[in-house]
Amino acid sequence: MWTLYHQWLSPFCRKVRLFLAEKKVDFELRLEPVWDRRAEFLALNPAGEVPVLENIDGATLADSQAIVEFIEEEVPEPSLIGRDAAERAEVRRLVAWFDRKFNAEVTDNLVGEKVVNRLLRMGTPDSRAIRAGHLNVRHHLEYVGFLMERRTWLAGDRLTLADLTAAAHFSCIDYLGDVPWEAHEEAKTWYARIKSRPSFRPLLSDHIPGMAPASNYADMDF
Ligand SMILES: N[C@@H](CCC(=O)N[C@@H](CS)C(=O)NCC(=O)O)C(=O)O
Repeated sequence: MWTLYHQWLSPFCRKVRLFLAEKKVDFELRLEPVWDRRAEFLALNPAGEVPVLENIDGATLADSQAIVEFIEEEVPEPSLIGRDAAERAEVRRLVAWFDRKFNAEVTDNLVGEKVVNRLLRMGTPDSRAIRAGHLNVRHHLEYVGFLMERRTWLAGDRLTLADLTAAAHFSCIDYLGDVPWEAHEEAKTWYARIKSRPSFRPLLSDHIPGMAPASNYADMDF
């Protein structure tokens, strides 16, 4: 049995939650107050970041990409990181797109300002950052639409880690009600398909104390 140290609106934790669920690997969640810098947690991951995945036998894994690559090797089916070198390269390109580019252009600006700022009582959110996040998310929705006009799933003809990573990031922004789905039909159709998967259901029941999700967050018909 595995324990996943996480935070509710961390896209990196959500990526691992979706990946483990698709692989049918059992795990329990443990909320880690990363900002407390607990000594026991720093001993597990000196970077002080979630996600961390810990096994009952004491094995510890940190960093979302290191975790999913480890699980892919241990539990090869269903294959989620590509069956050959070319597929793997495309999956990893898109994972990097969302984990780096989307994270810097959208997640940091919206989750960072609206949620982390509030939890840590860091003062008034930066309205310029929030405006930039709202503007940038549209470009990413367009890119998802561009891919969906050419492919069945983001990286090709099968669901992969690219879809799970993208959905993990969009779901954090969707919790805040900040994804303009109605103006991006192709991206919306892709997200509806991911949203209806059993692996996604636990994310839709997430409810951060004191911060309710946007009204359509858990709706299949959004
Ligand atoms: N590259 C890491 C990034 C993880 C990360 O940035 N985690 C954030 C939450 S989204 C965190 O734990 N931040 C706490 C801190 O930096 O103090 C991964 O993929 O796991």
